[in-house]
Formats: sequence, structure tokens, C-alpha cells
Amino acid sequence: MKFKTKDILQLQNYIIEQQNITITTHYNPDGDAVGSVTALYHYFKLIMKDVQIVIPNYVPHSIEFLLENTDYIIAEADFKKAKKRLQVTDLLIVADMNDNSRAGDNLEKVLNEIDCKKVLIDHHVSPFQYDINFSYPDASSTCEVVWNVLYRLSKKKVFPADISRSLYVGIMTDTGSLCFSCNSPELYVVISNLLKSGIKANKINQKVFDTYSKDRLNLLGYAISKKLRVFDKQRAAFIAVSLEELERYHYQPGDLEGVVNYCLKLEEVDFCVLISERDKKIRLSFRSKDESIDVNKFARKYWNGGGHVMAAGGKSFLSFNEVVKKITKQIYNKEFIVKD
Ligand SMILES: [Mn+2]
Repeated sequence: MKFKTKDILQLQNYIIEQQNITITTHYNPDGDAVGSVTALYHYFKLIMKDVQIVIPNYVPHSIEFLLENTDYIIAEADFKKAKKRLQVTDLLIVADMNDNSRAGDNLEKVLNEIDCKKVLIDHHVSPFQYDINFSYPDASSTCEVVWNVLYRLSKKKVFPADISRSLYVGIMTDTGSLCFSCNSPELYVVISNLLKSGIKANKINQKVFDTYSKDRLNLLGYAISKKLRVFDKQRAAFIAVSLEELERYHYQPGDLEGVVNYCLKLEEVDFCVLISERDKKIRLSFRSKDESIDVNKFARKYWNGGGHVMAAGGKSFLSFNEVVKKITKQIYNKEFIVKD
């Protein structure tokens, strides 16, 4: 990962000059988001900085343990406190999101308004320009970028266990346990250095991946056996679950995490979608098996979203049935292959 020396020097100056640091990330934070912000938090604590985390909304149960021994505010639970902190922040670090709008409507406004130094650490395409951008769309995860930033700041390769554990979780969750975005030899050097801190990879994997409730496993079974629609000719598939169906399985945040990837396990499928109905909107996740199907472009063009070439998300305020109809039509017409 190539870094500009001037960016690292500038970040170093910000860290020395600025009194306090706030770290934030995207709405519906995943393992990479929470891994990034907590690793950065522990690093700044180590060098005795006043630091706090602001997370837009709930953290899924399987990665909640990463928040132990950190000072964090969940904006959706205590918006006043989050806003107050951000308004007095001298240095804002935005991790695992490429645009303030990804923090959700309320937080976006505050992030846009505040006047402070702003640094981005991320791996999504087309980032918004901050004072310093550490943006590496080829990286497996933001946590891999964070490791590289910390290495250049500290000249150290092995960090304390709390930092290493957070970064390890981010890399594992964003690569589907090294199943995708996993071709870079340098990534394995990073993981090797994380394990040198003494963290136990097998125990962490269990904690993160083997935490299903009976309802969650049953919802997965139902989604796959009853809701999967495959389009052989178009090499595409989708799963659509309504709010009523989610409620039947006592849906908890995070319960649909990874469900979209099951569609791609089909040999005859190269593109897939998970559609899920939420309180006020419809959420969509897109996956592709092939770089020629750029789901980031598809999500940007049609579904108010974005992300990566092979994994992206979107949202819609149409009704559930309308979204299902629109996706069906787009699959029939192969509109998911977006030409420039
Ligand atoms: Mn990520």
C-alpha cells in the first residue's frame, strides 16, 4: 500500500496539534466499521489523546464485544451527546465510509456543519474529499488500511491485543473469512502481524461468526428454501423478505448479515440481490462474482447507494412489491451490467 509521506506527516501534525479526536463511521456499522473505529480508539488512547467514538446506530450483537473498554456514543440513542461531542471536536476521523451521507441523515448534517480537521480512512470507491484522504479501494477492508496508517505513524508492526483484535475482525468480516478481496500477499503479512500480538484467531472467529440465535438460523433456512428466485438465463438471483416475514422470525439487527452471499454459492449465478423491508424503507444488498458486473455502479445509478465493484448496498422508498417488481425487470433486461 503506497502512502504519500506528506499525508502521514500532516496526520502526525494534526494528532500533535489538535486537542481531541472523534472517530466515526457509517450507519448500520459492520465488523470493518466497528473494527476500524475501535482499533483507532485504542491507538489514540495509547498515545494519551482525548478520544471518543461516535457510531450512528446499533452495533450487531456478534461484534458488540469490540466496544468493550472504549468510550463511545451511539448517536441514535443519544443524539444530543453525539452532536455536542462533534461540535467541540478538533480532529475528526471518518473510517469505512466515503461520504458523510453514509452516516445517516441526522449525523450527516452535523458532520457537514462542524469546522475541524477531517481525515478519511477508507476503501470505498469515489470518496468525498477531506483534509487528508487515506482512500484505498483495492484494500480488502478499512481495517487493512488502518493497520498501514498505524504502521507508518508508529513505525511498529505489532500492536497491543485490543488493537489487533479489532483489526482482525474487520479484515475477516469484510473478506468473508478470506473468501473474497483476498488476493494481496501483503494482506497476509498484516494478518500475521496481528496474530503476533497473541490474539487467538479461532476464538475470535467463533465469537464473530458462530453467534446465531435459533430464530436467525431459521430465518436463513426460510430465506433460502422459500424466498430464493433464480434466473438461469441471466445468471442472476434474488431473495426478498418482507417486514412481516422478518417479524415472524423475531428479527434482530445483523440477522440478515451474510445472507446475500448464499445466492452467489450457486454455480450458475454471477449477480444477486437481497431485498429486505424495514420500517420506513427497503434495503438492498448487491453482490457479484465477476468484475465485469460492477454492482457499485448499479447501486449508484438505480438504488441510492454504492460500495465496491463486487459488493454494494442501496435503499429505496418504493413499496416492497414495487422494489421486487423493479429488480425482476432489471434482471430480465440485464440492467445490472452498467455500461459507462
Ligand atoms: Mn469495509
